[in-house]
Amino acid sequence: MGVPDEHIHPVATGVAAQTVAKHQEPQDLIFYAGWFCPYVQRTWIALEERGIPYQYKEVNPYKKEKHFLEINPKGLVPAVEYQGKALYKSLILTEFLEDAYPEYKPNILPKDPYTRAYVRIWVDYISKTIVPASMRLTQAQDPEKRKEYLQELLNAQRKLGEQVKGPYFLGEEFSLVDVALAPWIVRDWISVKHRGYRREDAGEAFKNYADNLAKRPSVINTSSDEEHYIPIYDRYLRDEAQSEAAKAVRQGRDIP
Ligand SMILES: N[C@@H](CCC(=O)N[C@@H](CS)C(=O)NCC(=O)O)C(=O)O
Repeated sequence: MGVPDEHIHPVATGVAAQTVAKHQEPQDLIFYAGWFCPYVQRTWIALEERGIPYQYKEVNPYKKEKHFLEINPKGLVPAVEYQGKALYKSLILTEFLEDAYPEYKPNILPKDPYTRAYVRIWVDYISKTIVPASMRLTQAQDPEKRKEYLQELLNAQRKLGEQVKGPYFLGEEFSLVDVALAPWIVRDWISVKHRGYRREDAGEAFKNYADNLAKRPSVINTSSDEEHYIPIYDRYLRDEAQSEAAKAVRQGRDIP
């Protein structure tokens, strides 16, 4: 997120710090994470949901350190090293974990082929519609643009809400759709505070769904104290963030 290093809290805090402390022992799977990153949180939620053994390593992806660039050439978190081999990209990692650790339950991709594909359609929707709309809203400086992007986000969330069976997207089963969205729900208080956003304006179904995601233990256990997110998001709110994602949004490109 392109914040000068001295303003980024170096490690996870609050409940997430306790989760980090439980995952320091060497394992087949090394999880390279930045505590503040919503993409990291996706993979982290999947690891926690399924009880997969992993070793947590904190990385500041803005430093682009040589060792980390050998793991992910773009220098983005999350990334993993599995039995000495590197992989990255949050959703690809969560799918990889399904394949590499099938015995760890519950799976977050349904077995039934139709439902599996249906889940992927809505995960794609979250990545291509909800996440960019949320970033545009956060970064927008012009009041008219803010109104437009707020409406865009609410419409996108309402449409997702219409598909939700409750309490989670597929019903009782917690799936990749929930994993893909939850980190942006955890952070929506920023838009509530600064952009006039309210969950209920995206409809009752979406609000109930978002409230349920926020209460899920794996989501809580991978979230740091709110105060430490503030310096990071302040840069986004002023549209000064220099992360690859922030630059892409500013230039109207797809988010990497
Ligand atoms: N599409 C990637 C995005 C990962 C990403 O953008 N991570 C951010 C932190 S939230 C990062 O490492 N940024 C460093 C940079 O932009 O230089 C994923 O799903 O993993």
